[in-house]
Amino acid sequence: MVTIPTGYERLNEAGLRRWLAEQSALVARLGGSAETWHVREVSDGNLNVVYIVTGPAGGVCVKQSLPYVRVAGESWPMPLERAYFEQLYLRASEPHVQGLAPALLYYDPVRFAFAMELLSEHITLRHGLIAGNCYPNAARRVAEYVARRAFATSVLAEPFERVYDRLAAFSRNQALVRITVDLIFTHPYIVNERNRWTTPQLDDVVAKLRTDATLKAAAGRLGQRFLTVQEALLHGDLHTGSVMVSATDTQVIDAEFAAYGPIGFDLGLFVGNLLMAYFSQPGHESRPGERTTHAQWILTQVSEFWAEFVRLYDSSWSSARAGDGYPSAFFSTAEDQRAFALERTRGFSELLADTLGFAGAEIIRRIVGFAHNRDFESIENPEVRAGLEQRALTFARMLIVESRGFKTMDEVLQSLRAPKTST
Ligand code: SR1
Ligand code: MG
Repeated sequence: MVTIPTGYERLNEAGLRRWLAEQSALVARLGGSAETWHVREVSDGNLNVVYIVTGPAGGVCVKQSLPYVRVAGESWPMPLERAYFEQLYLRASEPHVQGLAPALLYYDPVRFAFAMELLSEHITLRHGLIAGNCYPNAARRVAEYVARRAFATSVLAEPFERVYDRLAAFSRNQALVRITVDLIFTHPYIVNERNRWTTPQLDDVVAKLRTDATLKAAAGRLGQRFLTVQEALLHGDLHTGSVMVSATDTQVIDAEFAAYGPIGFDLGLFVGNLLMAYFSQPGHESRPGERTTHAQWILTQVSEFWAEFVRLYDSSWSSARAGDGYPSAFFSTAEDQRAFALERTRGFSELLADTLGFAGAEIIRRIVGFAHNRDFESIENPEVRAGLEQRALTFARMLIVESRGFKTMDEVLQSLRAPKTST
C-alpha cells in the first residue's frame, strides 16, 4: 500500500507554476512572472514526471514522484519517497562530482518534487548514440563520475561510522532496490507477466535461457553480490539514458535508485548499455555497413571508460585514503608498497569480473524483461531487431558465465573488433 501524505498533489501545469512561484530563488532563475513561463512535460524515464520550465532569464528542470510507476499506471503502485532518495544522493555526491551532475536547486518533501539546473543543450547519450553521434569525452567523464563518487563514499575515504550512517539512510530505498532485484536479477530467468521480448522470433531463445542452469547459477551470484557487497554509494541505474550529453559536456542524472552496493554494478550497467548501443547499430543503418565505424568507435569507448575508471580510482586508492580501509600506517616500506600495488591489482580483477557480470545481466534484462531500451526498440523490422538482440544475448551470457576468466577489458572486446584492413 502506498501512503499519500496530506498536501501531496500531482503537479499539473497550473500547479507547477504556483509551486515555482513560491520559491524566490527559482523565480529569480526563471525571470518574468509565472504566466509568462513556458512549461513542457518531457517525461522519458519509466517512473517519474519531468518538466522543463523556461522564462526570460533561464530555466529549471522539475522532477516529481507519482504514487505508481509512470509507464505502467496505477496497477503498479510505487512509494513516493524515491524523490527524497534522489535529492539525498544529489546532496551526498555533489561535492565529489562537481561539473558532472546538475545542481539541486530546491526539494519539496510534501510534493516529493525537486527542481534542478536545466541542461538545455543536452540529449541523452542513448539518443545520441542511436543517431550515430560521437561524444569523445562522454565515457571518460562518466568513469570520472563513478570513480570520484564511489571512492568518496567508501571506507577508503571515510571512517566507517560516517559510511555506515549514510548506508543506513540509503538502506530505506527499498522499493527501488526491489525493482532492481526483480527486474534485473530475477524475472528475466523465470516466467513473469511483466517480461516481454521480440516474439515469436526470440521465443526459443527465451525458453532456453530459463532452463540454462549455468547461467541461472551465475546470475544468482550477481544478485547475491548486488545485495550483500556494500562497497560504496551507487547511482543504481547508470544506463546511457541517465547520461546527458552535448557537444562539449557530460552530466549524469536520474539517481532515484541510489543505494550502497558493489561498484561494479554502476560500471556494469554503463558498459552493458554501451554494448547494446554497439550491437544495435546495424539496425539503424540506411545502407549496409553505414554504421560499422560508429559501432567500432563505441567499443573503443568501453575500453576508455574502464581504463579511465581504473586510472582515477587507483590514484585515489593508492594515495588519498583517509578512512578505515587499507590503513596508511601499513604501507611505509618499498616492500609494503609493492604488496599494496599487487593487492590493488587483485581488487581491479575482481571489479572487472563484477563489471562484466553486471553488464551481461543488464543486457539480458533489457531484451527479455520489462524495461527495454530504444537502442533495440526503435528498430522497426522485428527480424532485424531479433537477430541483433540474439547476438547481444549470446555475448551477455558469455559475460555472465565467464566473467572471471578475463584479465583485461580489451580481451573481452577482442571478439567484437573488426579485423584491421591492411593498406
Ligand atoms: C519499473 S522501472 C523499470 C526500469 O526503469 C528504470 O530506469 C530502471 O532501469 C528500472 O529497472
Ligand atoms: Mg531513470
